[in-house]
Amino acid sequence: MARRFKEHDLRPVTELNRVWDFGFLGDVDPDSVDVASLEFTDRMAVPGCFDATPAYAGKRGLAAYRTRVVLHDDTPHRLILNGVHHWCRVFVGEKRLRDHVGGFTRFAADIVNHPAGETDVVVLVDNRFDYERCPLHLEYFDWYHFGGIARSAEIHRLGTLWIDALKIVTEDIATCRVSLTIDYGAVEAPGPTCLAVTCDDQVVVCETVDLVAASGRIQRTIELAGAALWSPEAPNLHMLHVRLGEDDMRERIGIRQVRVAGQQILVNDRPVRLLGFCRHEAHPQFGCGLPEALLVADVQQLRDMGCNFVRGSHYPQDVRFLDLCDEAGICVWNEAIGWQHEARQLTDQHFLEAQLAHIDEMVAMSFNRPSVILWGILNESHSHDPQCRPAYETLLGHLRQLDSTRPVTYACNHPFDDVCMDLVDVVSINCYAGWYSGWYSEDIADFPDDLDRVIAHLDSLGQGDKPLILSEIGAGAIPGWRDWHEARWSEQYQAMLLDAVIYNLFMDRERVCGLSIWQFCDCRSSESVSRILGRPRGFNNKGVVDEYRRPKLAYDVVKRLFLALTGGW
Ligand code: ADA
Repeated sequence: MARRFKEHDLRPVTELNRVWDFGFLGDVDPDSVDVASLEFTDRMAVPGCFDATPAYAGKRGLAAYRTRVVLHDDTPHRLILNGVHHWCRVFVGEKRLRDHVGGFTRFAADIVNHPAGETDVVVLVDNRFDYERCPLHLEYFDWYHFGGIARSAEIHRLGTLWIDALKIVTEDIATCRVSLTIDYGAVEAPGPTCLAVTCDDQVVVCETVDLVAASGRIQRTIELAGAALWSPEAPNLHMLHVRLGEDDMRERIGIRQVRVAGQQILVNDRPVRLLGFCRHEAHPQFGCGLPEALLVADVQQLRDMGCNFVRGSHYPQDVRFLDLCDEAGICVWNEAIGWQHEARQLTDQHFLEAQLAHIDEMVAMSFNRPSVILWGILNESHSHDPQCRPAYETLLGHLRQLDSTRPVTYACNHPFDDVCMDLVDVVSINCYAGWYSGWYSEDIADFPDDLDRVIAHLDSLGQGDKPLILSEIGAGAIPGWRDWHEARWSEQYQAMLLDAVIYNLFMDRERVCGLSIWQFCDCRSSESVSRILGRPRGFNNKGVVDEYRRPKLAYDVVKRLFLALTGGW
């Protein structure tokens, strides 16, 4: 994967980010496909979204990707795909390896007992909506579900002993003590094996470990005395390199702890005020398969506006983007996929099992990223319906089990009848005062009263001692639309609304510890008729930059106010 650092020195890794053979099969049942008789009549870039290219724009169906790989020998190899949308089936040669459900997360397909030499990797990719096969992507969501091998791909030669994962936790910031968990696999029990760990090229572990099983876990605690901590203001990073036998893995870490204390979120025991945006991974020419150049540009604009916070809405963020946030000191709310789910999904075991597997992958792929300070689930789902509470208990409980080091939350748009708020560490409210009608006022002038009502209600529930994030608020603005009336859909109206929101939210109150404006950039919405009729151009136009990242009037308003609040970087 195109990371900001080389993940392996010893392990042979071949990136598969190139143009693959491609064929669009259309409305075909994947179970009816004979891989040997597939015709690849076209070509497609990986990473990328086939339906973000002119020839396949708007098309939904089964597609086939193929590329040639070399298997070094007959030891295990691992194909790693960092995001395929939004269902796929992976083959090596004609051998089916696995299916995968849902985009936005990294997964592996292991190749074992396969003869050395050249062979084909074939991936059947489906961007159709099919609840039985893939309950995570649903047509009514307010974003376009692009299809393809949207994030990077690579193949690893694992050899006879390999590191499966590294997990690093900051245990104590005063002594810079971190715990290191190494999960390994092997063809057979390796026996006595060299374990060497360096941090910033300084040896911190060097020993022989007796690995008596073909898979297992090694745990060590190391003190990195004097190492600089990670914080939004000073995002210091350190390079950890682990060698186990003839394999190795590198991970870049930030020594930091995040916790909630009363109404504040603390990073290294210091309150942090989160100012930023909800951000979709979307672009007209790349779909949700964004090139690094765009990721860099997005971080530049976020920093330019004085942001120290991004809510990855509404799915796990690309690890390449998280790498850049690690370096820029941008805190991230990383969120499992979800959008206004009701009881029919939240009481369906099929849906919940897909969510749990998706959450496993989200945590595994981003656990070591210091920029991720908060996990989220189930955006604007029915947390006000008692039938749905067990789903919140299951998913939030699973998140806490996977990661006890980060607070958890969900964005709620029914604060006055929510029945799950006791389950989260941080209360997050979506409020569209001044835009929609709902529990909030249609006139933005009444926004402060709306907020005070929510805060009073939280207090009455006994939830007033938790941090409160305004996780969505905003207004649509058609790019370039300047209107004498300054009415809704004009850039002037959006600028006025955000000015009022930011001023009333932060200038004279401490109660709200974070704001993620909806949204950073315009993005294509769902093609469903019920959705698109409320979305001029077929886009969600609430970005402060348009889909090509061209600033609207509101950009400078947010920049002026955020920089005034933070005193600049
Ligand atoms: C909701 C939802 C967002 C977006 C927004 C809007 O808050 O969470 O994804 O759809 O509304 O633009 O209406």
